[in-house]
Amino acid sequence: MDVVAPMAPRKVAGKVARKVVKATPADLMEDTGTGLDYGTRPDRMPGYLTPTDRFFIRSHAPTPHLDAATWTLRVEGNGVREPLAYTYDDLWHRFPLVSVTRTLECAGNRRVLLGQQFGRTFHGTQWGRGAISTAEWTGVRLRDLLEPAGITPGACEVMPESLDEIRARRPMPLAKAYADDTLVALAMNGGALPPDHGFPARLVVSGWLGAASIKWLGRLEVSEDALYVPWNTEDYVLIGPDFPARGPAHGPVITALPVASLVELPWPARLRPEPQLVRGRAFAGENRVVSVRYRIDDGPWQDAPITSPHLPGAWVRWQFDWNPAPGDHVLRVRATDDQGNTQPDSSTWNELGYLQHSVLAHPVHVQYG
Ligand SMILES: Nc1nc2c(c(=O)[nH]1)N[C@H]1C(S)=C(S)[C@@H](COP(=O)(O)O)O[C@H]1N2
Ligand SMILES: [Mo]
Repeated sequence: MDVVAPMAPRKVAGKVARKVVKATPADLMEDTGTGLDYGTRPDRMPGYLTPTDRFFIRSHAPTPHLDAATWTLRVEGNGVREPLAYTYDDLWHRFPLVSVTRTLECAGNRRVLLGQQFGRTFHGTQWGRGAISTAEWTGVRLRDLLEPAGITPGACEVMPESLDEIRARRPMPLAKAYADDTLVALAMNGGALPPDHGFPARLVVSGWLGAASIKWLGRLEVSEDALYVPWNTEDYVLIGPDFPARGPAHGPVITALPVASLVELPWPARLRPEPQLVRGRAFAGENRVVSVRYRIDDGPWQDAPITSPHLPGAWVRWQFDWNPAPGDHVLRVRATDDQGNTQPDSSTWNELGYLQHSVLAHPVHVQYG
């Protein structure tokens, strides 16, 4: 498939059946054409949090309809002494509820832009810039659900498994499962989790690629052995000449996401030649974003002040004033995190088109009227 006008929402209505529940109006969400995957439009992000109605959706199979009254979450595997199962009611009432604000981003976000860098199309969902959103998640710490099962001294991995058609699985080390901000979420932005986002319960694995945050959770396997499943051997791994295979994995397994930034304007953008505020976001996975700089055309790099809290695992907002002259301009933004990582000038080629996070040349056309 050739990408001609990659950042414009693609008009595919009538071709592919929608397999999600919530409305995905074209003025709020980018339709990637799969019937399953809808991005948040970067120019339609009102506040710090992404409203639930426009939070991006990335699903490999249709949204399942699960009944909370009969649903259970099992904890089992050779890394527990006593396998057990929780009901929906248990999760709400037997454990401390915690709320965290965290960003989810798909490892394939900006895949179309990676394709532009290399003059090709990478297979996979044709994401522009919309596969990233932030919500306040409320639920139970994963470790609080694991401990009652009696974790063995040799346990090393925890693998959530879903109840949708694809039985999605993605293991993580025990230490990440035990982190304060690894949650089994029951609510999102103060409302019950909507069907498309994992009702009755989903994982939220802070700072990691979205695929770790398994939706429609049904089972947690605790293991004394390294676990290999499609999502850590052939998908969501970096494959290519720069990335040697590692045992059963075709390349390094993607975990925490790299620093990247986003301008809250359409691509290409059209502005009027008048003083205005340009806004955006930056996200650095498990790290904190500490600075954002921008450059117009060949001008100097300048500071774009951060205007929101700096939380690890959640994006920041930044802004700058601009009084653009009529004509065509290129806007570049470069974010840096607290570990000294900064957005590179180009991203690394990998077969599946993941982790585009380099500085983008955002086209801006300025004219009267
Ligand atoms: N069961 C299940 N969980 C899943 C997925 C899926 O297809 N099935 N997609 C994953 C991927 S690739 C991403 S990026 C996030 C997206 O979460 P969202 O749809 O709530 O934005 O969910 C993850 N969890
Ligand atoms: Mo994803």
